Parts: sequence; C-alpha cells; structure tokens
Amino acid sequence: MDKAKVYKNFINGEWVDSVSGHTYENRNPADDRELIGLFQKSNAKDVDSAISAAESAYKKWRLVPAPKRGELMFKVAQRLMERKEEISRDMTREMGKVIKETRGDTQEAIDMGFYMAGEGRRLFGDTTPSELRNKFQMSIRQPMGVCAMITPWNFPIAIPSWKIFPALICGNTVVIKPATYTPLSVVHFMEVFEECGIPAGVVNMVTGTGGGVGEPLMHDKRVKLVSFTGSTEIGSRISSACAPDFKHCMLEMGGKNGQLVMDDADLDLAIEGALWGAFGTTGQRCTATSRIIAHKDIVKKFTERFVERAKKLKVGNGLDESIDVGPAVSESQMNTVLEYMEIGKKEGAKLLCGGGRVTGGDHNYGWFTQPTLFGDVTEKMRIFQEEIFGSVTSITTCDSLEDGISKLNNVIYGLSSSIYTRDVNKAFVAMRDVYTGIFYVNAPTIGAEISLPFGGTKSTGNGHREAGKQALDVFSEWKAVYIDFSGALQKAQMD
Ligand code: UN1
Repeated sequence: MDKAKVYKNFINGEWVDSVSGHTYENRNPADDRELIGLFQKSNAKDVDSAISAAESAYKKWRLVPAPKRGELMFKVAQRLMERKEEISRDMTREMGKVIKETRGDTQEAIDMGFYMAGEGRRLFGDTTPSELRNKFQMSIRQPMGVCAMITPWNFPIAIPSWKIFPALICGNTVVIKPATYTPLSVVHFMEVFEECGIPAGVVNMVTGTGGGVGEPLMHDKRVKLVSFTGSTEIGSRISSACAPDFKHCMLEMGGKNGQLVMDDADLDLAIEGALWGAFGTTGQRCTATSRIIAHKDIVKKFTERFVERAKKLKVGNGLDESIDVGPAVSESQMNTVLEYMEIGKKEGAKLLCGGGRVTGGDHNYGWFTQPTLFGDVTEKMRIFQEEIFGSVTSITTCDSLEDGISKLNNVIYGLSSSIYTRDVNKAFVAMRDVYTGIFYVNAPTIGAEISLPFGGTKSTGNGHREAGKQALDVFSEWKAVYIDFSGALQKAQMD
C-alpha cells in the first residue's frame, strides 16, 4: 500500500483541509504505480473562504508601495532558484515531461519573478500636456481586486507565475486553482511565497476539479478578473460566466502552430527545430509544432531525414536524463492522442513513423505514445485543423511562399508560427502576413521568453497577452487623472 502524503489548500496564510473532507489521488504518468500524493477535492465553500481571504487582504496589499511588492517578488524568485532542482523533479513526477524541460519550466517562473520585481519600480503611466492652461494630466494604473486563476497542467509552475507575479505587482490579490493533474507544483509555489513572508490572504490556492472549484470561482461576483489557460471549450464557458457581470477575463487557449520550411532553408536546422517543436514536452505545448508546411522541392529530403531522427527519440520516464520524450499527462490524454493517430490513418494521411502506444517493460505502467509523423496531409483533414496536444505532427506541401502562408493561416487558431529560410525578404513577408501572436524566423514554434507578450489571434485568445509589459494591462485598469490648478472653471473643448 502506498503511504500517501496529504497536501492541503493554502487559504489566508494557512494550510487547511477542504471542508468536503475528500481528497483525490495524483499519480505519476510515467509510472501509474507511483502515488505523488493526495490533494484536497475542494468545493464551493473552500472557494468562498479563499475569496473572502483575498478580498480582505486586498485592502492592505493594494497600499503596499509597488517597489516593496517588487522586493518580495524578487525574494520569491531567488527562493525558487534555490529550490529549482527539487521543484523540477517533483514536476516531472507529476506531469511527466523530461527533467531538462521541467528545469526550464521552473526557470521561466524565476525569470518572470525577476521581471515583475523590476516592474515594481516602473509600472509606467503617461503624462501628456493639457489643452488648457494650468492644468496637469496623467494616466496611472490601478489594481482591480481579487483575481482568479485557472491554470493548465502542461506548464505547471511557469504559467501560474505568468499570472500571479503581474497580478501581485499591480496590487491585486489572488486565488488560484491549479490543474487537477499538477497541483504539487503550485503547492511548492505557495510554500515559496509563504517562506518569503507574503502577507496572509494575498495568494490563496484551492485544489480540485473544474466543476468543484473552477465553476464557483468564475461565477463569484467578488472576483474581478478570471485569467485562464486551457482548452477553447472551457475558455468559452468562462467567457460566458464572466459576461453577465462584465467581469474581466483573459483567455489563452488552443493552437495549431505551423512551421514553414522554404526551399532555401538550412534543412538540418529546420529538421532540428521541427523535432523539438513537435515532440518537446511530448507535443503538449499550446505552441507545439503540429504542422510542418514544406516546399515541394525539399519535402522529400526533409521528410526522410526527419523520420530517421524521430525514430531515434527515446521515450520514457523523464527523470532519466537520457530520455527525449516523456509520457502523456494522463491515460485520457493518451487516449485522445491515440484517437487522433487513428483519425489520421482513416482520413488517408500517410503514416511515416510512430502511430501508436509505446509498450513493453516499465512502459506498460505509463501513458507513452510514439513520436508520430503523417505525410500527404491536406488542409481539410482533421489532423491539419484540430489541436492534438500530443506527440503527433504532420507534413503538408506548399508550392510557394504565398501558398505556404495561406496554409499556415488556414486554421481557426493563431498562437505561434515559424519560417525557415535564408532569404531575408521571405522572412519579412511571412512576418507581416502570417496572422499569429508569435512568429519565429529560423527557430521552432516553441520557446517564447517572458519579456515579450505571449498569446494568440483568432480562437486562441480574446485579445489579451500574458508576459512582457503587456501583462500589466490585464491585471490593472487605467485611470486618467486631471488636475486643474488654474483656480477657475475651465471647459474642455470649449475654452
Ligand atoms: C504553452 O505552450 O502552453 O513558448 C506555453 C513556449 C514556452 C511556453 C509555452 N515558453 O514554448
């Protein structure tokens, strides 16, 4: 029998059990025999306590000078650095991606902490001359109150950090619901906040399901903003839940990212990029390269060499440093991916490598899928159009740059894209004409850094961006301030 550690909710600075009295199991996707821990299966009452705590903490936190809030963020980032290895190992255990990548995930949270710590001394607004005499005007940012966050399992600490740090630096307080599959990473994040002396109630975490925790969170009138990363289907539900109260909502959803490979590309580089973009994180990134659009003159060479390399990728437990590709996060995620492999076969795409589950030995205890490539993929196929979120990618041929760009754009999503070419003119045309939120030249579709805005067009999002200074626009509201020191009534647009 497993001796399971029980992890609690973090509400008002205390570690507490859910009032439901229930917990749920979190198991290692690379080895289902390993129980990571038991986590609180929380309900609406727990959410209510967390929101109350955040609401009352907001009264003081919003008045803490932003540079002081920044100092605390700096301490948190430093502490995350000290605990990086331990946090990353636990992340691989609960989520599956390989240890090098979970170190990157933790690093992304550290980067965001330092970045937002610096923002504590900026949070710039504008001053601009008035039309009138003896009148001063400026814009300042004001915090909003309690911000709710619903975060995904694929970046278990990086994405929570994209939301928590900017929210806090702007003076808001937070209630976070971590993904059901990856609560431990956010537990560690909360521990770090606690170790660094965050005042009680400023950050709160409630674990559990979407129905039990997410629903009450998104419907509560005391919550001023919901920031969500996850599926388009849930994003749409959140958007509707927020609409009646005009609650702000920031949605970061699906992707169907494409890499364009032109006939003049450095093929080795393009193959290296495509392999990493498609199979890094087992393809479980919103930014994953799930389409390769290759020029007809190089498609054969590209495909042969890609397949040769893909077959050599080692799939297994991500704690083993020699492994390239970890498991799917769960059995159901694995089944979705396997289903798409079948869909691809049925709709007439050519299976070039992979195409099924990895089994045998210890693999039988985990949710492993083969790195898979389909060729002869056309724009109408579901594997061209739909987000898969797994170790499957596809190749489609294009005749020209224009044809390639049109194919890249021909999906409902608009998160990331890339072009491999040695021709600067082609790179600039693609930069202008590909309609995505992120665009790379001679680099894969994954690998965004925290100092630029992250997000997408079309069904990927609702117009907001995370990270960069743009994140501040999500977590604060502008106030235009006019100060008339003329001593007389001056009438704008009339005097
Ligand atoms: C995601 O795919 O959900 O740009 C986030 C990247 C990472 C973040 C990905 N820095 O690939």
